[in-house]
Amino acid sequence: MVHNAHIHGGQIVADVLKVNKVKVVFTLTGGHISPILIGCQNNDIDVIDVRHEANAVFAADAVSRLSTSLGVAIVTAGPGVTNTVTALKNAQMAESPLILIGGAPPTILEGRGALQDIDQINLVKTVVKGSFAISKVKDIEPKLSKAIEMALSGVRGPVFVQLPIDTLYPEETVRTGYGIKKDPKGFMNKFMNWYVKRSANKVLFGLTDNIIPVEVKPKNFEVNDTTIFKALGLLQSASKPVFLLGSQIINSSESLTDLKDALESLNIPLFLSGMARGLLGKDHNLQFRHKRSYALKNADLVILFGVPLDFRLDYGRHISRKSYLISINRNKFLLKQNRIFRKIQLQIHSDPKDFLLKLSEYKRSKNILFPNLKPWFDELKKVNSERDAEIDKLAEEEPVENINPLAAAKIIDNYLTEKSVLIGDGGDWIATLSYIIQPRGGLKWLDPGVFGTLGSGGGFALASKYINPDNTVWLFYGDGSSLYSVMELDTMKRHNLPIIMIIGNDAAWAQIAREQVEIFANELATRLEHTDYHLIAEAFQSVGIIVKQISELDGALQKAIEINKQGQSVIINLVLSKSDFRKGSISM
Ligand SMILES: Cc1ncc(C[n+]2csc(CCOP(=O)(O)OP(=O)(O)O)c2C)c(N)n1
Repeated sequence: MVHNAHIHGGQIVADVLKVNKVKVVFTLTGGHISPILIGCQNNDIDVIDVRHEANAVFAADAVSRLSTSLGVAIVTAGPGVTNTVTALKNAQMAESPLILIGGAPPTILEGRGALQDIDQINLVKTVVKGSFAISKVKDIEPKLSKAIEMALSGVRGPVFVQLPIDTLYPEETVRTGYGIKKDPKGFMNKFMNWYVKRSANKVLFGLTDNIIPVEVKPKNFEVNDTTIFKALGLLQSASKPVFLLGSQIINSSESLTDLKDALESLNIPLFLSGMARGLLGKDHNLQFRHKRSYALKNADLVILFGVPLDFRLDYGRHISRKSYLISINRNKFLLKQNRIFRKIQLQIHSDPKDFLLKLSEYKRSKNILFPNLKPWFDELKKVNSERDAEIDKLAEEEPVENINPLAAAKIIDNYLTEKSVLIGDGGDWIATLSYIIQPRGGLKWLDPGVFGTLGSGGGFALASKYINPDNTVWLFYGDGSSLYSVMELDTMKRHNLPIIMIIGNDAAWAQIAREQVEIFANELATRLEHTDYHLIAEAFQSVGIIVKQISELDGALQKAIEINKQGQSVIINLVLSKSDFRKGSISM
């Protein structure tokens, strides 16, 4: 329940979060922030305490991506905040909304040598959408509400809110902490006491007010009818149209069915990327998984729904100059980026999901017909099947030692269901997997996104299991990546969030080694060992399994699923051979 008679600023923070339907916060504690955590507990908001601040932010990011709730992370002042920087940047690049609350030293001591006092606002400036420095209790409610509105509106992203310790603790504690005396002696002492008391009064003013926070309504985009009709007109005359759908298309789990219906009624060949992966389930006839560049080179109309012209599309150069290009994006900057490489004929600054839904609604209501696209579908199917056959052949190759990653991926895919949430955190092995395993539904696939951050897996997995307790969460790690966050096994254990982890153990930072060795004939800093990663599980009363031969994999997966159902996390240490499958796929 929301408390109106606040006993401390931490409770006001928790009340604002509660009114905005926040169900969980992720934290690594510190004296600066305790009152907020206590307030959350008072309000029945779950508090999940993790083992590294970055993971608190990765988890908050994943909550926002996977549910209709806003992700929130709460960390202590100084090193607590600095530890979040990479995860904040990752969320900013992925346009994932979240609130990071950071503690700070008392307002009166700012810049005077207090513990953990650094310029946090300037530090995070370039990695967040916005930041708010609160210095008075009475500003907590309006500024935190503004921060939430900012995170969720327009191009969404992380917002930082700084709350000094004296805005959060009960009045008595703050006054004692300020060293306010009842009866000071002497002129200087009296003057100091007056100054300190005045400062405390300023900070605490409003604490006893009856503050009733209200839920924030984010500002959303309008969809302009003229652009819808223009797109429909172009689709009416296109014989080789193709849709690319990216993460911006998925704003909430509520619209997944509507999105699927809309795509089916439009009936255009499409490719899914980022968070949009899995939207249509396994083997849908509209979706093509391979040879996207072929489709983009041969299409006459390309529509990008929330997909930027970045390195993944070779900055636009993957798209034939002869085709007409439409891009719908929430981000104005991304609509203009790289026009030197590829002009976008129709730039639509709007929400791609709303645009898509309206496109199909108008097509239906106005009885608009598109040309017969069967020849184009057949052409794409043919190149797609050719690639599938190539992959099948490579999967059958016997490696000199250990396990062929393609063969392993094919077996793993057999165990996935509509209740499997898949998380990728690694290089080569993860990219190989993503060619083969298929998420069985929308919001069932999570990777860091365009920032390509190793280490997001542990936090993502915690949030995924929290959001989907009856789903099986599979965390696929590279061996290099795994040690960034595998210690979150401890949080998984304490908070009953059991995960299946599969570590692709190729004894290398293989994605880097592949190019480096070819270019410089030197393995420097890219070699690891076939470490016994599965033994880590034992330290956390979890289960570790080593798989050295492909024939052992089915048994290991069955065992892992069974153990996981009973509430334990499992690490499968999958010993892989080197593979040339992704040769030549360096990203510049
Ligand atoms: C935080 C971070 N550090 C370094 C990199 C550079 N990097 C990209 S892929 C990769 C190799 C990943 O190795 P591993 O997790 O073992 O997966 P593998 O490529 O061996 O399958 C590295 C080091 C990165 N993307 N992010």
